[in-house]
Amino acid sequence: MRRTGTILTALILAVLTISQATCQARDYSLQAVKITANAPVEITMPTSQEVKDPMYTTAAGEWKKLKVVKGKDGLSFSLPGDAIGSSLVLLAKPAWLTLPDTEPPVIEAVSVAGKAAQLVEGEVNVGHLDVTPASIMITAADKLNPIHPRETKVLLNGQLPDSFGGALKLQQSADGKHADLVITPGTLPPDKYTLRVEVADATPARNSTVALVIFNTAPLLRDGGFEELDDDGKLKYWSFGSWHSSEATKYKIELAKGEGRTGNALRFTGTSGRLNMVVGQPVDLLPGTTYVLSGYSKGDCNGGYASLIGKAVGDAKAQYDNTSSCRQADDWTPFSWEITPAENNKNYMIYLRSTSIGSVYFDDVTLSVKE
Ligand SMILES: [Ca+2]
Ligand SMILES: [Ca+2]
Repeated sequence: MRRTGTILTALILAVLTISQATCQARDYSLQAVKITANAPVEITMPTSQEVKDPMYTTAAGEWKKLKVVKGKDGLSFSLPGDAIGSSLVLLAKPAWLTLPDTEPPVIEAVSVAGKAAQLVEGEVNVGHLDVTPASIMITAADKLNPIHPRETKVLLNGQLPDSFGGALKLQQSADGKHADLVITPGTLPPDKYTLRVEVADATPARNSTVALVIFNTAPLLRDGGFEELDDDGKLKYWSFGSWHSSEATKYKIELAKGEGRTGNALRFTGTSGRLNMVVGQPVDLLPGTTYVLSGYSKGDCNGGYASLIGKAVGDAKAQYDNTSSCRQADDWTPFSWEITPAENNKNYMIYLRSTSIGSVYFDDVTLSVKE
């Protein structure tokens, strides 16, 4: 190679890097060389270099045929003027590679624990699950090129599945253009999980697509018994508030320690003024599914009830549903309210609340899918 030492070094380094990144399982290896040059450059290689259908990318990213000539010093080529800047050179185009290809693979199907799930804009949230799904299967296809096994990557909450004792298995069709990815998540503590799957084709550009599969194995409602406190002695999962207070508003929202049906309870005490006491937490609900919010209440007024509030998606209306009220009772009395998150809503919140003068207690509150 005649030009300059720096170009020679850059060229060799690039060849090495890409060769090492080739796949062991299937031979979708490429010797693509990235050349960055601001002026016309002629590159000469030993005659032992394999050359077959050589191609290069223009600065605009278009693949074109490259002319390689045999001279007395070896094989050589000059990058044409439209490649000035940055160009990818492929000296030996493998038979399996189809160019140009700017399209990433398409995710054709997703199933979670054997149930089909629909991706919308690259994302599917299957909501609450009682147990970690035994497997998550993703079917991907690329129109023109094989899917690259080594460039197909899976992360669960940002970590490799094997860090949870899980695994990824990839099965490809004979031409490599179809792939089934089977992810076994392993042993996961109850929590909300996002599985990020990136599938790339085996072109030099590694066109890739990303799908997110979200599931939640944490209880639908956290700490409905009001027992889990943080280091400051505050409830871990619930937030307290008062809406639309007036100057005369006087109220108390407290953790009634040892006054629960079991352990602690939640107590609202309304004294005066405009009262709208709320204690809420975010809940991962699926639109259109009916849930049952049940628990126990008591108090010297009828003011206790619950609300389901959902944020609107797009032009949809935000959801704001109130349950009926629990009755005044000296002893713990069960309540059970059905709630249905509306379509085209997200970021649901459940609020236990009171708008009355007097006291209302809640304890042992649970949320479950209606059987
Ligand atoms: Ca493609
Ligand atoms: Ca309790």
